[in-house]
Amino acid sequence: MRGWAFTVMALALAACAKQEPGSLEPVRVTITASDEGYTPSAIEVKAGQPLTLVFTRTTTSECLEELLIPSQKVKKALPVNQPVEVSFTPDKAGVVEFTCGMEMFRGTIAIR
Ligand SMILES: [Cu+2]
Repeated sequence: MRGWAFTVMALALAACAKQEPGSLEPVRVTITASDEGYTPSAIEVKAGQPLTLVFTRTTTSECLEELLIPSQKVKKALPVNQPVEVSFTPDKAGVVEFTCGMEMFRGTIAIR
């Protein structure tokens, strides 16, 4: 019974998100790409929430010179100390990964 109620609630929420795509506040997240990797490396947003990621590479290490977000078909160069913006609106729950060009460093965007 309990599980059923949760399912109904989840469906209701999903329906809401679909009906009002413009109702969620855009979110902007600043991410630093350093020798330690991405900071923060775990981000959480809601489906339908317009997202802008601002990446700044603060290391001259070539490892992080390229940014990949495969599921969004994003492939960008990150010049040292120059903020690079990537915007998209995740449309469904799940996890979007971003990595360096060699896939050594990675971060995740959890979409609820
Ligand atoms: Cu790398």
